[in-house]
Amino acid sequence: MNAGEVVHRKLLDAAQVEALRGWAAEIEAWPTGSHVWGHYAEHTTDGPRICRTENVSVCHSGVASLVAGVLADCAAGALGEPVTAFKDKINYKQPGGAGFSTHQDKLAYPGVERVMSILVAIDDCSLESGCLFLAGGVDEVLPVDERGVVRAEVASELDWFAVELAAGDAVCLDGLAPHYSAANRGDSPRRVIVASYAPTAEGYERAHYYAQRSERMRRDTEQDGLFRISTLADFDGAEVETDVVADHCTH
Ligand SMILES: O=C(O)CCC(=O)C(=O)O
Repeated sequence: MNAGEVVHRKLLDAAQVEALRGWAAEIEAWPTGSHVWGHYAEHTTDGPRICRTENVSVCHSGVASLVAGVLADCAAGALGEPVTAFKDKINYKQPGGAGFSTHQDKLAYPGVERVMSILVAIDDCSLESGCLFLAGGVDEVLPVDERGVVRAEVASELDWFAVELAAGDAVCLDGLAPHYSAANRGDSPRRVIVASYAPTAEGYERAHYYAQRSERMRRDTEQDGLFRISTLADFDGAEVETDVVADHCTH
């Protein structure tokens, strides 16, 4: 596998990128604790900054139209069958924002069989701003450590390539494709939207995934006392603990 096989250049045109940038700014400004699915911040040298918003499409019609439209078409093309969108998120990776340790998405989504995630660059993703690195040739679940990330000695043997993207480009991430990204060393945000799809025939639905996600995160936090922004502890940043007081979104 190489970048040419998994990257779709200009999946979004300039007008779509412009609209998505506006939506991402709008969503980032949602008040802390106002989004029940998770609107998370991390500590950076500039203070706490939003690092991820989870399940965005449920509350934003513009993002929902992308997730159900061009991104779904891309996932269906990659999987070769009709797909169901069960998850989406925006990762903001602000200047100084942290990256993600090596993981495989299949392990992060409880009970899913096959999964294809489409990551679309909202801003340019360069080596400096913390683009994704992908390893090809993996068709099995790899051994993980206690964080759920691929064991360092296994990851270091994989065949890695960088996936630099211009805004509007997309990368198709198979659930078994190991990937990681580094911190943003640049001076502007490196935002991406990531939507995840299962073959429709699997019957893996959004409500099921988000219920499993909350249950797993609640259980793990009860056991280790750590606040987390995902089922795997793959985020390398220092998370800011937030409480959602309501059982419905208030933004
Ligand atoms: O945004 C990134 O750099 C990593 C995306 C990813 O792998 C994730 O959110 O799990």
